[in-house]
Amino acid sequence: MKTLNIGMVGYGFMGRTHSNGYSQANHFFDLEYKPVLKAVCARNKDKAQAFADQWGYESVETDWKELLKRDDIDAIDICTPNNLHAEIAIAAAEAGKMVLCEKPLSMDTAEGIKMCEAIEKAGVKNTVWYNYRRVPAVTLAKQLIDEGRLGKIYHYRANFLQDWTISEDVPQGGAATWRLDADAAGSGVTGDLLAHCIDTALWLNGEISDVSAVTETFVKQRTHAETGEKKEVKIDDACAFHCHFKNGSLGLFESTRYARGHKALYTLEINGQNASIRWDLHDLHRLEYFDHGDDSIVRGWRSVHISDGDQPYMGNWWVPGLNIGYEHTFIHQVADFLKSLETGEPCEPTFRTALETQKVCDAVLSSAQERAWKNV
Ligand code: 4PW
Repeated sequence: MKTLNIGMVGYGFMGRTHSNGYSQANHFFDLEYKPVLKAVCARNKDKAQAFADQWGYESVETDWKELLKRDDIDAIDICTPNNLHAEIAIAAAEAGKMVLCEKPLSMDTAEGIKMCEAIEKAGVKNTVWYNYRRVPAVTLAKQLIDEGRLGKIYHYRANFLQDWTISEDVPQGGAATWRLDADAAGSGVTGDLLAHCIDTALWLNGEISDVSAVTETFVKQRTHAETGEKKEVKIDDACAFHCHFKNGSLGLFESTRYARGHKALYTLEINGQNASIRWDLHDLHRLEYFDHGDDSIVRGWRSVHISDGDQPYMGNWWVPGLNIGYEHTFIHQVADFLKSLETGEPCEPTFRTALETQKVCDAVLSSAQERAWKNV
């Protein structure tokens, strides 16, 4: 079996999801390549070592530049805050390493373009971890749309709602709360949550031509976790936008971290001329499907339980009727990445594909700032 030696930078929540993906993929998928957890890199050596021990990484580095110098590393996995993605990805590409980058690709489009150029110049394999594409129900939605079952699409609706930043005591900056610090995250819910909705939307429904957005920052000042200083909050706490897709359909998107009661409610609905689709992350193995072509006396919303071997990815898991969950989306992405090494095909979304999401995010943020429609 061929090996793919992984060097991971960062070890937070995403470091765990990715490491689990690397550890599990070959147990369930038939693949020529097998990932080897060679090294994890983080500034705090003790914490990095504890992570390495827990997940089975062979070694530890405290400077990602050292990781890039190592001949025994084939691929760099970037699990850092967003402000480090570009520097690490560009240097990794220049060092001839494959790059797997956590979402969003970059702080903004300008940075994303430089990343794409570096990756393409080096000709290295790359992917961005927009994991919700690989929820089997969402992948099935893509299949149904591509088969033409929905017909002409009229509406695309998506929400991503959370409630974890309502308290004014939540700090900004630091290991656990960098997502509230614009210097580390670039933006708030737009880059963190709506980016997922946009990636899925572009995949399922094609390009977005223009957007009109509103954003709000509800808590204006927060203490910085590292310096203890009270600082202005520069991220968007909530964002809503509507848009036109190039296929003529209308889009409506909303995200917030102030929706009390919602922890990670990602929902989407697509209405076509012939059929509609609905999906909800809290019930991720179900795809709601309404087909106007059904016999009228039994026509209605079907709740399709995605667990059968005929449905995307499910042939690799258990037996029909048994569910899989959130962590499997990362296992699927690892499996697809390893497969792409065999076939030579890209592993979507590539950097270039993920740049399109970045462009929509930038248009959304500037539309909200200028209170004007913006072309993407
Ligand atoms: O990427 C997102 C994270 O930043 C995730 O999909 C969910 O929201 C879980 O945590 C945050």
